[in-house]
Amino acid sequence: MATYQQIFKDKKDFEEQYRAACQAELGKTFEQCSLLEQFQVLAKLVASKGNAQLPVSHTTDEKKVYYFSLEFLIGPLLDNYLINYGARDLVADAMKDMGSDLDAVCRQEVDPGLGNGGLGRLAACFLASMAHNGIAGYGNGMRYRYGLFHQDIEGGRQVETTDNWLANGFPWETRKDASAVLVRFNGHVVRHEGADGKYWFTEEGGDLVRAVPYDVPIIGYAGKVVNKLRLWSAEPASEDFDLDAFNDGDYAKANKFRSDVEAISTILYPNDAGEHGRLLRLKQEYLFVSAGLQTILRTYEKQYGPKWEDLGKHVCVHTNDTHPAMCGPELMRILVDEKGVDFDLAFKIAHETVSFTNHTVMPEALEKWPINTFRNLLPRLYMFIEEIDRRWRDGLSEKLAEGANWNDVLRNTAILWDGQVRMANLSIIFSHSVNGVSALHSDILKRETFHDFAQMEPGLFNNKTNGVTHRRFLREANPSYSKIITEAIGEGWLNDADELKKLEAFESDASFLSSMDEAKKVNKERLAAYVKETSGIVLDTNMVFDVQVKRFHAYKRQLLSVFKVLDLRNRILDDPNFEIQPTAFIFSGKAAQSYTFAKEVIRLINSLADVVNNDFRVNEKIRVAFVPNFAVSNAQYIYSAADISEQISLAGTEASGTSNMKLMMNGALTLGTLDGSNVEISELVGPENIKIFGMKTEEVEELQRSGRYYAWDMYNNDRGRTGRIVDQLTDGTLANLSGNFESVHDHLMVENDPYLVMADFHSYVRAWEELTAGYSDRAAWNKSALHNTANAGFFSSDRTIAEYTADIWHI
Ligand code: 26V
Repeated sequence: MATYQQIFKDKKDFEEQYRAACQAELGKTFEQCSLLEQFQVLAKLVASKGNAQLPVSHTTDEKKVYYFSLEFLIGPLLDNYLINYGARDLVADAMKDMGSDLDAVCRQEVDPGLGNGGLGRLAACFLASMAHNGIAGYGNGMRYRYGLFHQDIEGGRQVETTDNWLANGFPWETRKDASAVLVRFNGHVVRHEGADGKYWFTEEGGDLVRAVPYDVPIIGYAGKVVNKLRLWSAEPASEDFDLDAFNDGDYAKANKFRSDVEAISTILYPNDAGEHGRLLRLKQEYLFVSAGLQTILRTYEKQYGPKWEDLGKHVCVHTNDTHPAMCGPELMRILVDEKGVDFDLAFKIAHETVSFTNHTVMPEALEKWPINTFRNLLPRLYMFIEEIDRRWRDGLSEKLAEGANWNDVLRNTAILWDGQVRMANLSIIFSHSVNGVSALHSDILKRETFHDFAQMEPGLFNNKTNGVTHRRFLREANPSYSKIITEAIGEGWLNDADELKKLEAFESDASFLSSMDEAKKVNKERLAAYVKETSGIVLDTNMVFDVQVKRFHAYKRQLLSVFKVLDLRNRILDDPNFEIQPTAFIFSGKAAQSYTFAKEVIRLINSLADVVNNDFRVNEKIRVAFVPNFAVSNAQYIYSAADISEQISLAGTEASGTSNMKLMMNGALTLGTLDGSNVEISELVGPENIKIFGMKTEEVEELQRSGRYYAWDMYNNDRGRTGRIVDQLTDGTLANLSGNFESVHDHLMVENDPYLVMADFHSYVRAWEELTAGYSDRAAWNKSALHNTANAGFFSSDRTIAEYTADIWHI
């Protein structure tokens, strides 16, 4: 038994505190509170427990980690925090006695969409694991007024609406006016010279923005350590209200300054749409970087005085992707201009303090800003970047690896190139550690993406395979399975995910294996009810639940799944005796507003659902559902109900993936390519417990290099299956809901199938048939599923954070 930090002595104590809180917060009795109010008061009560522990969680001289990320996809917190405090059962019981229902109260909570997908959720898992591992790790990010859009489906199409997540307030946050800082944009640089000939610069004029922090407590497991996530909001620094304009009746003009400033923290950008070069995005990046660093240095100076040369011994600034790439130069700017540190020392300090994680190898995803835009917005910061770039070029010939070509290396590694500031190179040059997020991805970074940097300084690069918090994605998401796990091996696995390994002893335990069926059934019922409510589609819980849930992206190949389902449909229609394991194909995920192709694939899936589900000739064997508005909360329903986890990106394209980990942890068997961390899953569970298909990274690279892939050959050489499916995209087969799919057809046949869907198609369908054939022997299937869970310990973010702590942050 873990010893939990006890927040309520017993039910009576809880009830007293809760009733008092209802009065204090809302001036109401508990009975007068709506479910939403019950939630708000309870969340505030739990938050206050966390906040009270915050100041005593760490000794003052502990090394601190600041995790800079433009995204933190934290998910609902109440259920999670009650579990972490070991108080969930007590509270649920007490609420029942009081005539309420904790589950219903938890469902009132918003799911803040402050991230796009895997990258943002990873940041949230890392906060949870930093608190669990006991390190002083703090999140630094943006408090967007509107999160990622809400997705509705109309006529099969994705329709986006605003995510007004703050409509009912956010009980977990505390606004800290006293900690607000000023951030300057569009100023000009003034050169000063002293009598001794020494010179220095200041930045003046422009627009001052007030960055106001909102803190959210991050309550670790067992309530032992509480850290915080600090989210910044932009406000005008002065009440620069245009009274003349107001008096003239031009209210928009009168308020313009305020609204221009507030725009900075209004909306989250889609990180995966390739929408670079937007000025507002650059402002967001600088705002949270500058505000975060100003605060860090203020805290540091209070504690250690102006011993700036020791900063890297006490502080780590970790940058999540290139979005916080300005951390290095901004740290230098503050040290040089405001603290009087010399340029070379300032660079050394920045370099010792900053580290960087890359999250994609897609070339379109590499952030770049036009130099002119950058220099106008941040003239003084730009001077530091220009000078570091100049020194980099200067020193290049000395650093050059054997046989490397100076021109090539310069072209690939310079920060400033072709009129642009290249943020990845900026991040690398300012960091003492650069890591990828899976073994394969980190290899590709060294071998391809950042090859020249790696040649010059191999020791700079390392791998940190992603992980996910198993307390949320197994314990909380899957209460029925967690219960039998704990009954079998005790609750130590919550604290140490490696203890899941003990489950291997139950792999031949018939009664355990059959209890897995019951646990899964409960989750399937829960998901089926949710799917019915949100999409109207009826799922048969006796079917295999085959799940692909993630952002929609061409490289992730949801289109390959569509090919498979259409192929099965065609074959069932051709031969009514064609036997397959009855399967429900469940999809969920959002496409960026501007990503037309991805949105068409969503429409395609919904059209396929319409065709398949309404055809009695096939709907006993296959069914298709698209779950709208994929988010942390409904993801938890989906992961726990899945039998099969589809991880089918083109080899070499998915940096890691994390839904693969969440699903295997819940006992789903992976059907996947050797891509991202599927490779590591496969090594850990062994070939009998995963189904791998398709081309390998080297084969993909070879095929692409050769230029010998012809989509039309794929079509012509297999008219009966591949060609038929391609035709069905435009021949009316799928047009009933909202028309044909010409652009998807052209993606394949005109753009020559860039992600090689047709090349992997046969291998994929064969693998699926072989895998599902095993489902009828349920004991064998569950044995394999259990083996996946038993080997999921490695994919706990507790392990990932332990590696960052030891190898990068040196704590
Ligand atoms: C961005 C873009 C933008 C332009 C079009 C192509 C493209 C492709 C991918 C991206 C992703 C940006 C960064 C990101 O979200 N990476 C995700 O990070 C996860 C956590 O490390 C990882 O599991 C996912 O594999 C990775 O895609």
